[in-house]
Amino acid sequence: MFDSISNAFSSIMRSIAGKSKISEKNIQDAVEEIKVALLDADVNIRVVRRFINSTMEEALGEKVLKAVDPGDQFVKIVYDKMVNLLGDEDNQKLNLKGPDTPSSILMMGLQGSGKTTTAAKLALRLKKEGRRVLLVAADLVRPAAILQLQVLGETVGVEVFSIEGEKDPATVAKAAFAKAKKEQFNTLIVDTSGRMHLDEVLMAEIKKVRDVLKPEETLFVADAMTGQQAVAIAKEFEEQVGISGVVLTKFDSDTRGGAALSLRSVVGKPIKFIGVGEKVEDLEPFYADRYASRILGMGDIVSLVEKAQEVFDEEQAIKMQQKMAKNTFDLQDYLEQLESMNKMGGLESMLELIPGMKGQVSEDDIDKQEIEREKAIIRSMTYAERENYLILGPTRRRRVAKGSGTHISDVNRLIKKFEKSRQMMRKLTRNKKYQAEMLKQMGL
Ligand SMILES: Nc1nc2c(ncn2[C@@H]2O[C@H](COP(=O)(O)OP(=O)(O)OP(=O)(O)O)[C@@H](O)[C@H]2O)c(=O)[nH]1
Ligand SMILES: [Mg+2]
Repeated sequence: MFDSISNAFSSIMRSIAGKSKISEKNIQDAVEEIKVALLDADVNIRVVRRFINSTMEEALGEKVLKAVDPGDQFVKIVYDKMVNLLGDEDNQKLNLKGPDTPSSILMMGLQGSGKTTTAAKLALRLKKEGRRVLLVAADLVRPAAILQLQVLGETVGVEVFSIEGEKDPATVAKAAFAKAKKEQFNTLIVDTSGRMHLDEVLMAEIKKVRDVLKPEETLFVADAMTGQQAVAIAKEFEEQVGISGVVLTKFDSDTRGGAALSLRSVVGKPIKFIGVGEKVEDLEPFYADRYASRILGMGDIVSLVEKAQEVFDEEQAIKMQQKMAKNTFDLQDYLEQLESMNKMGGLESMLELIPGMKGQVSEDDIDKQEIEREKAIIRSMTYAERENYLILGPTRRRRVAKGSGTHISDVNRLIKKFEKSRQMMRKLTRNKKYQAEMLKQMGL
């Protein structure tokens, strides 16, 4: 995937990376080549123009030309623009309600784009996350559609709801929702019919289903191979029905990248998932940074520049480790850790610093909202409490919850979690192998 654009970008980036002196002309040439590469990849022309203009503007600024490593700085700028173009981290996750009320996910898109397959893939994914999923067969146009969903439902072990002989998808949706409420399903994934082209009947049908369900997520499923055409159709669906996110399927085929690179800019909606194969497991969250590095082929340089820009203080990390070892790590330390995380590029890299944690935590496990909540909670505590959480009785916990705009259960959860991680740290620090590794890391 992204092979040709990646080849083009890698060669442009290689020609400029590492250069200790670059001229305006070098930058202009590189930007011109970037433009050609993007247009070749079938990226929307307006998106291309915006991309190169802003790259140019930033790259010609003092910061790059006068930097010690202008070539690398330039690569970093292009990378950042690319991440921006591809992603929207804040909206990337599905916005579903809590487990006690049913949420609906409406799948829509043109014929053959992968709606039914993606519905099943998503069902499997959410089921693994512990949700009670009901697949809903609301494609009543194609004769074999219900059967296809039933077969897929069987494969992923998720019940499929259908009504034999029914012609109105909205009726099916309504009945499915009622069943979900009655039988405590908390996630409905609704498969709908596709057409070859956009038509009014299809739109009217989907709007009716939307009005019945008021879905939490309305996912537009597009075949990544269709490039810019997918963008035009997405725009239409957004205007008529409203979409909350995009799933790009068939990413495993060599897509040129046009759809992925244009969609967010033009439609303003994030790509939430990509389909990477025909099997039910072949669905991945879309990570903008990962694809940006893949396109640029410059992962190493980007992380080098990032490291140099980091405000992160290595001494602080060592201090933390010593505290962990001595078991004097308190909530204030934890807060400082959470605060430095943003500067450092995520919890993942922070945890990587702890020996034995490398590769144990993935971005998937990290809940940004939770982190913000935890920070607010600790900030509402007094310093004495941060040093020794044991003095936090029920009344103070309630006050802390109020002060941080959270619930007492959030406060309790944070303390429990902190307690547990301290225990884990203590256990770890008693382990001989760990001790050796930590001393080595501390340079002792
Ligand atoms: N390689 C690959 N094939 C996919 C992917 N997603 C779907 N497909 C294939 O694309 C074809 C169409 O998929 P469907 O899920 O039936 O598409 P649909 O949008 O439901 O089609 P209609 O219901 O006819 O509108 C099937 O052969 C799928 O196996 C993917 O991510 N990668
Ligand atoms: Mg289908």
